[in-house]
Amino acid sequence: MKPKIFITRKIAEEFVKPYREHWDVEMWHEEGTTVDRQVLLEKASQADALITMLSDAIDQEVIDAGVNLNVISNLAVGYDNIDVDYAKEKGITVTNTPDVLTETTADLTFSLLMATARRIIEANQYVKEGKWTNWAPFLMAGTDIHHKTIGIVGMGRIGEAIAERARGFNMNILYHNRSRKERAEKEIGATYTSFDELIETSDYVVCMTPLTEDTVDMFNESVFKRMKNSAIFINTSRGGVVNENDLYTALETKEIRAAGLDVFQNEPIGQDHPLLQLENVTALPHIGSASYETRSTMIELCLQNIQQVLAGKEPATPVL
Ligand code: 8YV
Repeated sequence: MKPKIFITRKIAEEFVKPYREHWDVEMWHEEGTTVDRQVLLEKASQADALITMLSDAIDQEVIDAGVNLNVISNLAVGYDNIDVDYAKEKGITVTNTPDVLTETTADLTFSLLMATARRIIEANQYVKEGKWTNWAPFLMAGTDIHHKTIGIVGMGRIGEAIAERARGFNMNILYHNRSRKERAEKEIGATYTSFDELIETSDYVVCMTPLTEDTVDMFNESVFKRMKNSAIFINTSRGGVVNENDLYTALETKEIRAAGLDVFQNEPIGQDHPLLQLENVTALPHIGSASYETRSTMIELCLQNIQQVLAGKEPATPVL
């Protein structure tokens, strides 16, 4: 009998075709929608391997249902959607997709920073809506990026790649991380600071920290209050790291200038989400790693990880 693989989204057949000879591959059938929870539980109960996405809660119920599961292959570097400890207790390997998305996510983070600072989305809308009938010195004026201070909270692989981009823009680079990063300091020129100093002195505060018990609501009322009134907050890591009510208040009362957000607490969000009502918010639908090249490589890596585990080998990128 061929091993059964279930993929929780519809992905292009070309990715799975090479594997079909040896595996029985099924996937969620509807393009652009999230797998139905009941279907996920049913498929997990038959599967040897799952390919999962961030909005799938792979909790104890799914893991318990997966009586034959050997591997959960997450199409993301983050794995806060999976109860990894419980999976390990049950002898299930969890894998993720680090490294391959680093540069792409850094590109998006920097694009969002620039779009927010220079009001690019708003300006595009202004032109498209036919509002550009005159010219004024401060029409759609934004704020400078070059020679400003960027503070990166969470100096992992993506944080470093963002710092490299910031260096190209002649920015002063601060970072805060659990441990000091020699390469970031020596080769990129980033300066390590305390979290407090970083939020108080940065013009751009970039959140790049994973969501863990320790980082939930890390950006809250007291943090936003201590930021400069001219500060711009960028988040491309996880929505749960931010207290969204507090961010809303900080933006509405102009305690901070603006925010660029690729991630939210409960994704996907609808157009009635409070943060979307604010002019000084630039919002994206969690597209940090969404380039054709990178998403393709991520899918291939997910499949390879499964192949390795099913062959009794160590996968390329296990969650340790
Ligand atoms: C995911 C992400 O790939 O890698 C991560 O942690 O947030 C994204 O790149 C995407 O959300 C699909 O799971």
